[in-house]
Amino acid sequence: MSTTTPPSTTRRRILARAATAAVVAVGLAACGSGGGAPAAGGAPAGAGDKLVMGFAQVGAESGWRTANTKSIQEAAGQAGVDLKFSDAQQKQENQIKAIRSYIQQKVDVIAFSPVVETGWDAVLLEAKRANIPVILTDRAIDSPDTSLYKTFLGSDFVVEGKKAGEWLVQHYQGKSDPVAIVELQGTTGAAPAIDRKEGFAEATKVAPNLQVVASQTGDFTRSGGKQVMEAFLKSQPKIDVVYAHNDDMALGAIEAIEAAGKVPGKDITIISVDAVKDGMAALSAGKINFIVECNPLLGTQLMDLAKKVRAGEQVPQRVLTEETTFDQATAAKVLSSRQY
Ligand code: GYE
Repeated sequence: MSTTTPPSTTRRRILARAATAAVVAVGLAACGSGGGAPAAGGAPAGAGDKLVMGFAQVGAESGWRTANTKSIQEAAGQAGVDLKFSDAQQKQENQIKAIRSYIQQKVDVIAFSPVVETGWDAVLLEAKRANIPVILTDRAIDSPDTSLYKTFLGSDFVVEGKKAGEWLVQHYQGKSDPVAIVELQGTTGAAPAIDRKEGFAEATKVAPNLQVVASQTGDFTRSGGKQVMEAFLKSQPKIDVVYAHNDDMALGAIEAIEAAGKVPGKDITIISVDAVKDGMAALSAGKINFIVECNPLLGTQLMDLAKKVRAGEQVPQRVLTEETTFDQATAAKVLSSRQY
């Protein structure tokens, strides 16, 4: 059957297109709180009948993840949701175990952020057979069976990669000298790593002098970014640009660059994704050159969706978050008001 399955990115694009009509883009300011009155036929989600949600988190690998976890825990408290939370330490087997235990506990809704894209069908089928709705949050899965989950709430990572690439094309406009880029990839097999790579490659192919000379995973962690960058600095004769799939790896790379006696943001141009506070501080200090925002504050929207799903209401198949980009000047202006 896998031979008839289209490649993951193609399939997800088809899915994204099919879902366009149902897409709801929600900005930060637009997040309502609580809400979710039960529809006719649904279980009443009021006092004495708290919605129980099992949430299988990826881990605590980055500033983004910490902000995401906090948002989910706080929103659950505000929405009166009984949250069962587990941290999988970036291991798929741990997430699968957590989901199985939520099924056994007969929670009302299971939500999770899949660490990698593939390998979920069996456990999600178990949830489906137990009549427990599943919500994907932050990261997508790669499965042709879209009946395994009710909705997917999160960012468009291909667009994020494109924004990073477009900025770089602009940055080197009018110059034809070779530009050597090293890429720090996120967790191997994770949707944001696959898609951010793809979007960046697509946007930069208009400028053939922009060349990715080395690309390796730093697992979305600061230490991973540092280690991989140390190796790149030793193995590569010339590095002009670092493209990091998240701020934490960029911050690790900055440490490696400084230790090698080079000036981050000047000798080497740095681009990353997330816009967490530490990343924004490095951007406004001139050590990073450009950051594409990825919004981790998904908690309120997740609780709203969970209440609707439990009440049997229709929800859009895809809920997108709205995001922006920051250069050094704009980062300096918003830094003090950054929430995460
Ligand atoms: O960019 C990274 C985190 O899935 C969007 O995971 C998330 C990514 C985020 O570890 O920092």
